[in-house]
Order: sequence, then C-alpha cells, then structure tokens
Amino acid sequence: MKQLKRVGAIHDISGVGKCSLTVALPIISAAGVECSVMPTAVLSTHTGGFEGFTFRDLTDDMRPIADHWKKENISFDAFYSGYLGSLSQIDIVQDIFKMFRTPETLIMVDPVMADHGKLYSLFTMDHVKGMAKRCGHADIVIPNRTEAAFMLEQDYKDGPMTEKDVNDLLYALAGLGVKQVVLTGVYFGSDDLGAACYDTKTGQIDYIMDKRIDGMYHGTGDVFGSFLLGALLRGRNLADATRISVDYTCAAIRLTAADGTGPRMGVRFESILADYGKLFG
Ligand code: PXL
Repeated sequence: MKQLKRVGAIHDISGVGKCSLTVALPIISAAGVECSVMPTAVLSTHTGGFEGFTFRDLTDDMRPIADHWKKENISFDAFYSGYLGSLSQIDIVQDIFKMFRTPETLIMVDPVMADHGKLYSLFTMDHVKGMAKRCGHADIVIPNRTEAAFMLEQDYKDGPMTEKDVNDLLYALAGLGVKQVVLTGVYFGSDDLGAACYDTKTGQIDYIMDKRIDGMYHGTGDVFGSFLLGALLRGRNLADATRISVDYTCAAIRLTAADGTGPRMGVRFESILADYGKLFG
C-alpha cells in the first residue's frame, strides 16, 4: 500500500490575506504530502495591515482535537506549528508533540510572532520566552531575524549582515537545543535576500540567496515554511529544501510585485504550485 506522508499543521486560519493554514494546506498538498490541520484561531483577516479583524480563540478545542486523533490512532510524519492564538497554546502544542512523537517524527516550529524589528499585535514578551523554550524541543526552527533576536534576547540589527553575523545567530539558535536552523531575512548587500541553514549533525552552513524584490509582502514566512517542509518530507536534504523554498517563495513574490496588488493580501503562490509539485514526480 502506498501512503502519503502526513503533516499536522498547527496555525490560525486567517480568512483573507493569504498566510498560515490557507497557504500551508495547498502548498504542502502540492508536494504530495497530506496536510491535516489544527486551527489555533479563526480570524477574518491576518493582523498585519487590516483594521478591526475578528478573532476567535480556539485554545479550548486543541486538546480535545488531539485526544480524538490519538483515540483514532492517527499518526503523523511531521508537525508544523506557526501562529499561536494565545500564550497557553505554547504548552498545549508542546504536549501535542509529546503525544504523537516517534523517533521518526519531524517537528518544525516557526516561532511566528514578529518581523522587521517589531512584535506582531497581540504578542507579549511572555510569548517570546515561551516560544524560545518550545523551539528547544523542535527538530527544525525557521525564525526570521527579528524572531531570532527576540528569542536570543539580543538587540535586533537591521541592515546587511556578514557571514560571521549569520553564523553567530545560527549557532546561538542551535544553542536553544534544536538540530537544524533555517534563518530567513538574511542579506549581505543591497540587492540580495535569502536564508541561511545550519545542520548541527553535519556542521554544514549554507547561504541560499536570491535577488531582492522591494516591498514587504505578507505571509511570506508561512509560504517559505510550507515549501520547505514539503521538500524535506519528499526527501530533500536541508540545503536543497532551503534552495527550493527560497526559489519558489521569491518567484511568488515576483508575480505579486508584477500584479501590483500590494503586500497585505499575501503572495501569488497559486500560479507556481503545479511546477513545485512536479519537482517531486
Ligand atoms: O504570517 C504570519 C501571521 C499568521 N497569522 C496571523 C498573522 C500573521 C502575521 O501578522 O497576523 C493571524
């Protein structure tokens, strides 16, 4: 019997403004990986760039959902956690990882909480502390530079980085207890942008760069994480999966920039999903 791998994706559903589950579900599915979902909250829109959004906190549903899955003997090859709707969800997600974890399970944590030097609205320093602890229990973490600085209790530094800056951040993040780190928002000059990845098992660090596209498009971290996890679960190593994810995320941003639809609706990943899927045969 041929079976697809299965991911448990734990993020919010933002009804409008493509991010979190509305991108994880299609992208991971396009990789030929089953994407089961546990919504952490339901919002009318994401919280960046819209006024007066609705917010339904689903904290109380999360343990019963996990208990039901367990009772039904549902297993997961990976978990992917992202935007959490309340502080107590950090502990709940940790417990869910414990309930389902086997030696083969890949736990990927995106500590979604900040960007461009600022915490997203609704997040506090307690959230930062809890998230840093949770990252220590993951196999792979994928923070942006702002989230990395917050979790490491460092001042956020904007601007171009040196390889030493990048490596120091990667080593410090690995020091949280995690096996693989992918840092996003890395750039060395004025016209490049990409990610750096570090595999603590091999000691290998790679810088995966592309041409910078002006603008700050919403939901790109979630698009990046979804492309990355799909590729990892289809057998690519960390550097190859990061290359794929940088390429496809940048391609989606380029299409959006050409559309001129602005940054808050998210990026046009739909048009490249078929190509992405073909990478995996
Ligand atoms: O893309 C990150 C994200 C996810 N979900 C919600 C958000 C954000 C970033 O602002 O507001 C609800």
